[in-house]
Amino acid sequence: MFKAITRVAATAVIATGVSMGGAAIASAAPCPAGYMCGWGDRDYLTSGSQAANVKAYECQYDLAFLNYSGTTRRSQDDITSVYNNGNSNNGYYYTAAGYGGTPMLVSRGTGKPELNVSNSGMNDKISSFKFTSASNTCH
Ligand SMILES: [Ca+2]
Repeated sequence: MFKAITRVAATAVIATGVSMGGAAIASAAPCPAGYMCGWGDRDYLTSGSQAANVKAYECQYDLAFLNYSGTTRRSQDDITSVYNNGNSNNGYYYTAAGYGGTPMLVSRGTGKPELNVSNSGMNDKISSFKFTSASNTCH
């Protein structure tokens, strides 16, 4: 006697959990990862360009001779928006070179898109900036 046994192998399809969606879940930070940035105009732009910024991986001791990237526009006493996209530290922007004058805290992962509105005493006054992890003599 032949007994046919039909075995149905249920294939377990295991979802990997890898999601390809959500590419634009959060808007990208305007400043490269690990950097503090500054722009001459509001909304993280300099003359209409987000790439035209001044940035520091550790510090910028004196903006006196530093132009926004790719431009001939001087950054000293001109910055109107700032962003701290640092990896782990808060940062400060200062009204004088060498981290002097009035300090302004910008917490990691945050920015100030309109200093003329939020911190009018800092607008067009910034001359240096650095992360809290950098020394007071960082160049
Ligand atoms: Ca400005």
